[in-house]
Amino acid sequence: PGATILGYPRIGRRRELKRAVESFWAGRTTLDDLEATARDLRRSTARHLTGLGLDTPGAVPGSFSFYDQVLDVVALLGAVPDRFADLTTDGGRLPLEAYFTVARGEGDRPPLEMTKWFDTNYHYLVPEIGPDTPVGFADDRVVREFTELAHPDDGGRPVVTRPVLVGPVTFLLLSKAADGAPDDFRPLDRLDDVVAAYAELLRALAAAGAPWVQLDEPALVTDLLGVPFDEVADAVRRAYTALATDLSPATEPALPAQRPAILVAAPYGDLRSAAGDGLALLAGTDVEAIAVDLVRGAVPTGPVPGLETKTLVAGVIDGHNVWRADLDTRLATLEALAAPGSGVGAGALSVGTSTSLLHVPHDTADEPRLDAGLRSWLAFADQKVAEVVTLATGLAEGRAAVADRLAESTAAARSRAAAPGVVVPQVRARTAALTAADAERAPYAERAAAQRARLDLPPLPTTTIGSFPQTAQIRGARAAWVRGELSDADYTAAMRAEIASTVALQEELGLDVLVHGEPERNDMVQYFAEQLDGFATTVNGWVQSYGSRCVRPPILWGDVSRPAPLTVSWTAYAASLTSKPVKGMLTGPVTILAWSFVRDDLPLGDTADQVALALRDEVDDLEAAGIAVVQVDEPALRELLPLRAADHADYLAWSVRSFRLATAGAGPATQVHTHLCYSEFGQVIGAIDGLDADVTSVEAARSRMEIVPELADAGYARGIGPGVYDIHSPRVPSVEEVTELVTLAAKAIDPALVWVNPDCGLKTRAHAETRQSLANLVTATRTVRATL
Ligand code: THG
Ligand code: ZN
Repeated sequence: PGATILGYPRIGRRRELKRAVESFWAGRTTLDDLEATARDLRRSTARHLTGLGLDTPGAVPGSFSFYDQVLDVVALLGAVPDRFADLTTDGGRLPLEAYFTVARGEGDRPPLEMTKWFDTNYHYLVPEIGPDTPVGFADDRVVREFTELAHPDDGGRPVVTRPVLVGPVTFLLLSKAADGAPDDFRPLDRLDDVVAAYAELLRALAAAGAPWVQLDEPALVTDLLGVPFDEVADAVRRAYTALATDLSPATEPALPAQRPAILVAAPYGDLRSAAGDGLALLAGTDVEAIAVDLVRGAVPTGPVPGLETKTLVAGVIDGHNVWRADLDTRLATLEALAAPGSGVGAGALSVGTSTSLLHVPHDTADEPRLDAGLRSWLAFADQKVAEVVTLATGLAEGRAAVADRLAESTAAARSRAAAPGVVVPQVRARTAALTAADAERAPYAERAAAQRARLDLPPLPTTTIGSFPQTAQIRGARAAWVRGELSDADYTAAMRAEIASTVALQEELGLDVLVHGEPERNDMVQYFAEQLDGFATTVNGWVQSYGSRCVRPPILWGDVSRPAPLTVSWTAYAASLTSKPVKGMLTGPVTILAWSFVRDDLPLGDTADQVALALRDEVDDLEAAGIAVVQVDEPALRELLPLRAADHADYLAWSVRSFRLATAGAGPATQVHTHLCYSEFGQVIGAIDGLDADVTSVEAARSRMEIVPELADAGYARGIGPGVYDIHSPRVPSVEEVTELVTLAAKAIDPALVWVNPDCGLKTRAHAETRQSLANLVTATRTVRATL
């Protein structure tokens, strides 16, 4: 195909799939209703994309999923962990209802673990593969979805799609060894079995008439999966020999096709790195096409053996961000690739996105409230499809054929560069004047003494991470206020009442450092973005985060500054109600960037400094209001870690520095906390120390405090609050189990450093279980205190 995209949002432009799936889970609709809604969504999406110009066979990706594309491969293979084996039917097939059970757990069967998909804000489910995990061609859903669109039964327009799957090597590299597997077992040991199942799927797709299939192998762009490049390369060669070489392709006219033509996609980064040359590796296989990310990755220069016989899908349109492309420069890149001597075969260049469009909202036309200027600089999924189609036309027919669209794109880029707010001289002057001293606080010993004197806390102080349950009543009040049905004064009164009852609850429970509970915050990033200059927020800009859950990332478009205090009035109100210290709660600069669409015209580190200075002013104002403890959360610190090890030092330097800039204005007697979660911390353990916070709370309950000795070994010697219970489930932890975990932590590090808190914020929990869990936390802490 001349133009294509690597994938398209699947939750639906009005979140139709989310609604359908959640009402099925709630028992309000049947499985047939859900299947029908999903089929309609696939059909309308495929026809919509054809209408946008992806009109050659195989150009429209078949990238639908009911929950997650990695879980889809688990279902394809029937590779479910033992604890779900009884849910599979004939030949290991996982019915849709059971598929959701594997995703969400049930009773005492925990779900598959969830973790971040490369360096995106999407979460996938981690397969558990052991030596005996069943692996076969268990489910032909992919084939049925292809056929249903190629031969629709509604009399409408057929669409010949290109089924998209996570490739076999990436699937296994993202899997973890099943419980009980021998120590030396690695999921990649099952490659031959997995590839055999994919081969059967390819045969079935060929029989159904599919001209193309896409296998995503982003494992090739990262060093972080713990397997050296040589082993990955060996696995890729073995897999694609079996799939591409040993099966005869649809493009071979003399033989009956045993498989579709294969496109291997390598999104999210650079295929070529110091670790090895993934492009040369793929070019050496017999697949028909390779999709490369030319937004993150370098454009190949010079011949790559084997590439001249393949189609190169040049991913020049950013699938991971929302900016309109400068089509003129992108077309120049494509023209250079198409020129003789580039190493790409004549006529074998295709235009694509760098990644799936899963990570961006559907359509800028759904954002009428966005400033018209800003809107003209943006491209959501549908605009990106149009960009790809325009570039393919320009490449095939010459620039004259698309001259007006090139001119529009150039004009938009010019207007963006010159627009007020994009470059604010005062903001630039302030970051330019920063010195190393701005990121330094007084020595820790001096701070610790000043804080001890001011706060007078007991040993093993207890606290929470910040948010308290967001009840339907709170959300209802906010929705009414946003709609203009509740006055500012009534809204403030409702939030203050909630704060007062949260403060009273914490006093009653006997917690030591209180919080105001954050009833006024919709989301820990959006709340700040709505108030800072340089950000815009959307109304319909939903992006799938995991399963049926979505977020609306703010758009960071200009230089960032703080027009007015952000949180001070709420925190100060809470502090006025109690004699105990109240902790002010802020979201850190790295997390604000990680969960927003960031600008592409300024280095991320510079943007981080701007956000950090806005937060630094907020810390100042909190201090001036008498707040003695301030927490700056960085749950996404690990998430933005670059996929290539060579880029880590630079990232950690600017991310740690921006956190320190945000917090280093605090005087020695102000206690700075931070909170980290959502990740294995191993790769950022040095950075945790580098943040120089007085107290760090971390997710730890599920790993039984493992992080505490790791931090102690790394020389960490400031306050540490390992979470003592998992807040992701409604289960109330017993006094005994909390006692045991607190005791474990106090043995692993100087007990004078240990704090006691839950794993994370309590926003998603209900009131009753929160009260009981915190009561048990306080009781357990008192028990351990008595033994110190
Ligand atoms: N905020 C933002 N990004 C995040 C998180 C966050 N990314 C990582 C992690 N936390 C993702 N977790 C969630 C948890 C819940 C929801 C989404 C992502 C969720 N969303 C609601 C839904 O889909 O129904 C909509 C929420 C809304 O109305 O804004 O429940 O905390 N930015
Ligand atoms: Zn957390």
